[in-house]
Amino acid sequence: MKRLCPLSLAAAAILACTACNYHKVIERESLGEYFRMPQETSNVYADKVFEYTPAPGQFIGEPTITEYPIRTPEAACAWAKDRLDGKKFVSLGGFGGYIVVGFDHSIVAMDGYDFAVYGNAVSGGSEPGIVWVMQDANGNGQPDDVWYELRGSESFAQDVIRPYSVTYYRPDGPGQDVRWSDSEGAEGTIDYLGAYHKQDSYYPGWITADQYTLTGTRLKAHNFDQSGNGSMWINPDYAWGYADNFGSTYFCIRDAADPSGNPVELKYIDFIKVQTALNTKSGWIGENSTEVLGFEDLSINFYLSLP
Ligand SMILES: [Ca+2]
Ligand SMILES: [Ca+2]
Ligand SMILES: [Ca+2]
Repeated sequence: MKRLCPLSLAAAAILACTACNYHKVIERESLGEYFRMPQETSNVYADKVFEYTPAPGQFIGEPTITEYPIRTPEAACAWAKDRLDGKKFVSLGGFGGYIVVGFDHSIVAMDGYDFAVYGNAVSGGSEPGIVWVMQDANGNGQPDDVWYELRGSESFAQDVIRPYSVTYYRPDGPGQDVRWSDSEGAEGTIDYLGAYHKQDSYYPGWITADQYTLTGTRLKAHNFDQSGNGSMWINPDYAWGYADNFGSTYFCIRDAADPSGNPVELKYIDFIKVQTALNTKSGWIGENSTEVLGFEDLSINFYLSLP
């Protein structure tokens, strides 16, 4: 579904003024000392993976996509970076699993879609991930500042749980489900799907603790078995605003919101995080897990074309 960013209509109405609003030199001066100016030579794709901490899932440690055992967080980031460079999917596992990426320049908030997060969704096969953005406010090059959630179609619906946490427990041996408990008092499992994914464990091999907790925003799941006999699971598409959700690949920095849903004006961002938003599973298809295949700055060409 195509959609204008929140301020796009207003901006179009004052088109004569946008040229001055978006004057490159003035922008730079007003953006502060830590703004990293996009250049003709800038890489439009994310060039750094700061963190890759998936929840357990069928693609975690899968030997067909993970050619070598990953034993440290640094190796996990390097592996994820290689995958993204090759436009291959990186799975975030079940609820709360996430990846944090950065660019070699700041992404400027413009009058339209500012960046893309590529996924592998098909219609009826959506696995929404919440998209978060961060500005490097302290200028140290690290994503240690404030994350803002990008609003999506469900973000501030009554049935959203924010914050929501899931704790995952390392299985006792190979070939077992991964147990979880959540902040609402529920329990369940990420199922072992031995017919399809035969690695010993779906628990990330580089997490040394026997349990770990992931916290984020949980959307209500709407998956169902259309066949009634377990053969045809549907993971419905959400209207807009999520990664790995059919029809919503493009994002606006102006959708950034605080935890109460109030808009937050960020003139540019430096880091993007995507985090699996559902805690559910669909029979033999398994856990609902967001995949990402790449992150691209879409505003840079408009920015560079400014006078
Ligand atoms: Ca920082
Ligand atoms: Ca998935
Ligand atoms: Ca997917």
